Amino acid sequence: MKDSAILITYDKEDSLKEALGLCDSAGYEVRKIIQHRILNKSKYGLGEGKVDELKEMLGTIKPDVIIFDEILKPSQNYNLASTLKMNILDREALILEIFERRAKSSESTLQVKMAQLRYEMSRAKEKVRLAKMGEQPGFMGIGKFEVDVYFNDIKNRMNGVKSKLVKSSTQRALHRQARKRFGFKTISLAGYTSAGKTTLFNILTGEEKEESPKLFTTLSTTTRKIRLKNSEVLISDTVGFISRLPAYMVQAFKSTLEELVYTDVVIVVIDISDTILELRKKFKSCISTLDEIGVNKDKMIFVLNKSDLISKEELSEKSSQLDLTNNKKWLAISSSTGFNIAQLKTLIYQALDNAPSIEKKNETPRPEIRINYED
Ligand SMILES: Nc1nc2c(ncn2[C@@H]2O[C@H](COP(=O)(O)OP(=O)(O)OP(=O)(O)O)[C@@H](O)[C@H]2O)c(=O)[nH]1
Ligand SMILES: [Mg+2]
Repeated sequence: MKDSAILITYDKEDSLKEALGLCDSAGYEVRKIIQHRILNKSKYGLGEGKVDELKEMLGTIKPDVIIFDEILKPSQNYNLASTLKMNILDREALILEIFERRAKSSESTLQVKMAQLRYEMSRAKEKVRLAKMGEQPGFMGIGKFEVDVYFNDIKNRMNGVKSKLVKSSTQRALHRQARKRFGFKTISLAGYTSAGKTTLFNILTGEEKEESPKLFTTLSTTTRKIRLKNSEVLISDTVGFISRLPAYMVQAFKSTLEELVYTDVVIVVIDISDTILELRKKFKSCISTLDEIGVNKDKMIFVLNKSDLISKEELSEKSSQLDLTNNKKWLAISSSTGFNIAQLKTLIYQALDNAPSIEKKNETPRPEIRINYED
């Protein structure tokens, strides 16, 4: 049976939709939704009156957890949890739970572990701070020596995970060198979670990787070889982005996302069936994440996916809203119906064309390599 939850989110339609998507992906059944304009009040995130209302509600609804769709400071989380006597999952913890459920490859498992340890460390520091102030008698009933042991334990576990991640990052660099040596050009798919990256990847490669309306379906990078006109290129599917994610979580997936820096063309997949509000928010979040990782704007191609779901008029209205109209490198497509996929291939080919090492059919055949990043 699913665990039940009370969801607290912003009073905006797009925030609600995303928050419900996150709850569903994490496996929670939402019994009650509470929406507020402000979720960052200093003591509890919520105002004190709202906390009292919530307390009363708990008696009848009896949820297993309270999901708070904003990043709470450790002190806010602690205050809320202790006054409500309930487990509080903030946006960070909720996304971590989804990541934990979804991580399949050894690298993504390590990346999630790293993010969890960072989260635990920030909470631990807060507990110790409170214990020192005498607000929380004893730190889990233990003294200074044990606190040090506890911190060191987290640190040691972090170091262990870190060194394994360094290994997989080195492995990636070696793979990249190999691709270069063999003259392969590379393309990567990037974009907000659920934009349709994997569906596009599947249609371009003939693969059957899992695609789903749930958020964060893909956590690890898969790379496949495809033929574009006379050339063979490598294409990678990547983890999706989301707004309001703390930097350390992006950091945890850095080695996976780093692929985007070295790739020749980045296809930014946009779900054009979203409302203007969602589109703007998600687009902004994608661009700033790509910027943060250090991806060069010149190598981005924008695809407006799911265009089968909207009318032509809506499409032109939305693309002008996104300010893409002066940018030649964008195209409306549908990964479900195959609309404009041939044109997309041409667009990608053109973007790759200037590149010197692209493999042409009439050249001496090169040995085949197949790189699988799954594990
Ligand atoms: N109607 C329509 N649905 C689409 C299209 N492309 C993808 N979808 C649907 O959108 C949902 C999300 O697709 P995915 O390919 O899993 O999205 P993703 O970007 O890989 O998502 P994450 O891996 O979670 O980041 C799925 O239910 C797809 O069937 C499209 O062109 N049209
Ligand atoms: Mg995917």
